[in-house]
Amino acid sequence: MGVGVLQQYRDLLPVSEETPIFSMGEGDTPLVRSRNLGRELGCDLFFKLEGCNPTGSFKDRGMVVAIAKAMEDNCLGVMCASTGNTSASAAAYSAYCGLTCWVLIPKGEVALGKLAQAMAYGARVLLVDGNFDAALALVRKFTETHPITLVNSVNQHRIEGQKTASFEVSDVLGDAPDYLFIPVGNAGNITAYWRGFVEYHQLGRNESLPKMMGFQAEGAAPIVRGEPVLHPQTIASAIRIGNPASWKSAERARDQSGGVIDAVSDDEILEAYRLIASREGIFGEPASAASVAGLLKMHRSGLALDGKRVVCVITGTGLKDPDLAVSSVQAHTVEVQPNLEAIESAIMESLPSGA
Ligand code: AN7
Repeated sequence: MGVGVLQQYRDLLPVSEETPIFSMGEGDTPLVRSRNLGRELGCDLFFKLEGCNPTGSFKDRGMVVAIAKAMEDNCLGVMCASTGNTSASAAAYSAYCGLTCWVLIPKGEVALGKLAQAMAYGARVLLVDGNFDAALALVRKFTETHPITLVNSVNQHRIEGQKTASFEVSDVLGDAPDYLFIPVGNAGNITAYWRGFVEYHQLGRNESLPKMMGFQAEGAAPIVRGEPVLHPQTIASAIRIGNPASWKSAERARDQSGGVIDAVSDDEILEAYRLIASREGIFGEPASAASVAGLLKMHRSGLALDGKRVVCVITGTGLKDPDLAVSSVQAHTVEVQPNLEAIESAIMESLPSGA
């Protein structure tokens, strides 16, 4: 482990003799057992920490494969539309490989940390006066007629790379979990996880298959509504997507696994966002918290979780969007004078009761 996705899973990826094998340290992310929430829900709960990838999201798993294949094909450069994380990842791997990277980003709709990454890694950033769906449509059209590789998840190499996360989950647990909760935006990741679990099952490396539990944000829930959403709205900007590219394959993952794709409100997302940080020590971004919000919603609506093994995918780190954290959590902050008395009285006031 720790050798990167291409090397670790080369037999299960579209890797040929000509494919360059490299790694920026993606994959092999922690699967952390819950200490608090799982006990309350009566299940054996784990968090898959995809924010531990090199650019802070799961996108790196698929990007390393997409970029390696682009290198193999001697491409001129790569291009993507993004709500932020794909662009950060594409920009980083392009920098590593010496490729030019163009990213189309919906203006004013991307968390600052992600934009900062794209800029720092040297991507050419086009701020589109439109939403993600418009930007993706443009990138698809443009790359059809120009020798530039599209690295959105419509590029199947992305999905191939991302499926390695379910290999890791199965390897650590010794089998697939009973339920996999995952946020859904462009729907590439739920597609990839399902593909990974099914492939491992066919290889006899996991006995069972999980139920795939996908969650969209209520204001950006085209799959739940059964029609595209023209003006998707949610605080979780990463999944502010109204017409997902992998719509059909996400539905297949849901139906073949006997799972659900449902919606959670922004309030439910924020509740879960605060909860996993303050009660589990896991700071995911709001879109990531949709998986946990979905678990809480299912529990409230009576899903029997007793003794079940449940994995929530935490797709990206909360550090991507520090402004939101500062403005949306109830911080335990006091201003103090720089002397010992002031410190002592502040500490006395904030001691846990019973101490
Ligand atoms: C943290 O970066 O679509 O359903 O352009 O950044 O596979 O799209 C990001 C999506 C979940 C949804 N969590 O995954 C992009 C982009 C985080 C994300 C999703 C995204 P998909």
